[in-house]
Amino acid sequence: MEFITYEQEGYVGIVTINRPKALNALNSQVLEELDATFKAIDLDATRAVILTGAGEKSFVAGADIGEMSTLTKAEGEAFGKKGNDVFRMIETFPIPVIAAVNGFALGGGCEISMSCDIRICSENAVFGQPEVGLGITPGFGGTQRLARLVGPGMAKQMIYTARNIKADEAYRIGLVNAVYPLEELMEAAKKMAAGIAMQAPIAVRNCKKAINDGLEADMDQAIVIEEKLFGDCFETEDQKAGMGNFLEKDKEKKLKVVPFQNK
Ligand code: DAK
Repeated sequence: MEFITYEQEGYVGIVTINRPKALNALNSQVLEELDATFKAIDLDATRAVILTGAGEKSFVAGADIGEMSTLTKAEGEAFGKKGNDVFRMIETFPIPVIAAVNGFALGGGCEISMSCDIRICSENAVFGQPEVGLGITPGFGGTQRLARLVGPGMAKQMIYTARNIKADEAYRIGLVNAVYPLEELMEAAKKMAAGIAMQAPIAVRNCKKAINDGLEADMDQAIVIEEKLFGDCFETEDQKAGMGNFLEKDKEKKLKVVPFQNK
């Protein structure tokens, strides 16, 4: 891999986009390497993933404008599909993905953060969808995910005006869950990931699926989706150990529920 690094820390995987000369912009190679990296993650040994960018200035400064500038209509569509496939794979990845946004998250950078389950950012983070200024629409799901996350009015304002917003505003509109000094961001992401990793993994996976699939359905269907995933947790070692320890009122044992089974 030239542009992606992967580290495993206990049950947590850390994926870093590492193309600092272009502020970690997404070209075809970065997208292909991201795809391969996520697909290689050992889901029996990993319970949460952190996605971040290398350096102190940029998470991802967008899709690669140099590469896009010469695309034909057909090539543009193919590039859009490549990005969309990778982003959708992250969005539907079986375990939670936390975006630790350490600087610019523009265009495709904002979009890839929105395909993650949770976003936290550093104080120097800047979010935006500047595409209309470049003569294109957001092409990696920005029109869809931003509207779902912050509501159509705010999303339309950001997208139509191509205005960038800083970390405090991203927090105020609910685009990020928390803002940290840059030097504390990764520790905060790791702490959150570890907090997820110590829960019952089947239950966490099923919660992700229930929320994602339920948001795409009407409430009658969504409730059925939840029922099925709730039922799916029963008879697992996790459920037996989790409830058994509670009923035994054994605090020590309760802490020992980890490791849960992972399938
Ligand atoms: N692509 C390529 N290179 C980039 C880049 C990008 N998005 N962003 C920065 N770089 C490169 C710069 O060209 C520069 O390279 P050198 O000149 O040193 O070789 C290096 O990174 C450092 O950047 P700057 O010198 O510009 O650094 P500054 O601190 O002055 O400015 C900046 C930082 C982030 C404000 C600025 O670099 C900037 O405005 N960057 C572009 C941000 C942007 O507009 N991003 C959105 C890209 S559009 C679609 C599929 C996908 C998309 C759309 C459609 N379909 C196919 C339908 C997605 C579109 C986008 O993401």
